[in-house]
This record gives sequence, structure tokens and C-alpha cells, in this order.
Amino acid sequence: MIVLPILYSFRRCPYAIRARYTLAFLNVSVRLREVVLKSKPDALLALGGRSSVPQLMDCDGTRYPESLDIMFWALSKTKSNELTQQLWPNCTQTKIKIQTWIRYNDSTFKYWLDRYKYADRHPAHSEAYYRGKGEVFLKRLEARLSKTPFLLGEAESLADIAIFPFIRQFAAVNQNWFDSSPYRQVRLWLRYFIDAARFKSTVMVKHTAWRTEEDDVLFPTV
Ligand SMILES: N[C@@H](CCC(=O)N[C@@H](CS)C(=O)NCC(=O)O)C(=O)O
Repeated sequence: MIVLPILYSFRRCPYAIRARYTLAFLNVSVRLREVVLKSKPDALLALGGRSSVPQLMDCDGTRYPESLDIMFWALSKTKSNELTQQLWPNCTQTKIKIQTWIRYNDSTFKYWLDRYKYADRHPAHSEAYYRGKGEVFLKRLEARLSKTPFLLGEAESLADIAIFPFIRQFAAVNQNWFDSSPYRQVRLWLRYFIDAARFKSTVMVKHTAWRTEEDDVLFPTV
């Protein structure tokens, strides 16, 4: 396999999904290593420090231990200026808006999502209570997506890509509830991402657990 950066990833992890989606969108190639969280490979543990996924090791040895770092790394590597401008426009106001959306998702929404997903582990409140807390974000998304098809306008930006994997998880906790909830625009927006060929045939393709360099998978494949 040609020398490429290494991406440690876990198929279902929403952070890893947003990193892989960005790499696929920008057509930036890596060697993908599928990690089993309960049995992390020695090569990942040997890096020291945190061993969460996704993590990217660039060819020059630079380590990117956070999904957002990997997304910005991909923006710095893509050959397409047009796609870079689409995801992360050269406009301070827009950048602040993107960061604000992502910050709320990664802090407050993620906090309630985890409690909604595992309500039995958080008996202080009911599942419906935790869902209601998460719905605060769904309401904001719905209001925004009622005006434009994506969070920042007519085209998907880094904000949409960073957030949709978490809404996917929220929807999956009780799919019937989500499908009949008042968040129609959020449903359409989520469908746009998860029904796309890029998602099904590239981002979410199943790979066996990585053990040795021979198991490295070229990602994205095309
Ligand atoms: N802030 C990190 C969070 C990554 C994260 O929490 N990943 C989870 C899987 S979804 C994980 O690796 N958990 C196992 C661990 O932390 O050791 C990022 O943005 O990449």
C-alpha cells in the first residue's frame, strides 16, 4: 500500500463518521484502520495519551486526535478550493456560525443524547425527559432548516457534516417517535445525508477489525 496517513476509526462512532464523511467529500485519501473499542490495537495504544477514535497520524508524524482536527486537516489537504469554500467559507461571520452550531452539538446536545440513549443508566429522569432536553436542539435545527435546505444556506457546510451523525443517533433511539415527530425539515435534511451513495457505499462500508498493516484499507475507495 502506498504511504498515506493513517486513520483509526470506528464505523458507528458519530465523531468518526463526520471525519470519514469529510475525507470522502473532499476526496482526501487515508489508510483506514477499523478499531474495536473493547480491544484497541497495540499500534493505537502505543501512541500514548488518549486512544479515542477517530485519530489521524499524518505521514510526517503529526497526530490529530480529535474529529474536528481531522476535518480541518482534510480541508488543508484537498485539491478542491471550491469544495473548501463550500464547507468552510472564507467569511468570518459564517465561520463563527458554523462553530456555534458545532459547539452546541458537541457539548449540550451530546450530553442529553447520551442520557436519552442510555436512560436506564440515568434513572434520575425518564427517557421522555431526556428526549425533551434533546428536542431543544431539534427545534433550533427545524427553525433554521425551514428557511434554507442546510444550516448555513443552499449547500452543506462543515456544520451539517459535523452534526448529522448525532441526529442520526438521536433518531435511532426511537425511530417511530422521530418519524412522526414535528421535525419534518430535520428528517428531510438527515435523509439527504444518510440516503446518499457517499454515505452508504463509502462512509458506512463495513470493514473487519484492523490487526496488521495488511488490513489497511484505502479510504475513500474512489
Ligand atoms: N472529542 C472526540 C471524541 C471521540 C470519542 O469520544 N470517540 C469514542 C467513540 S464514539 C471513543 O473512542 N470512545 C472510547 C474511548 O474514548 O476510549 C472527537 O471529536 O474525536
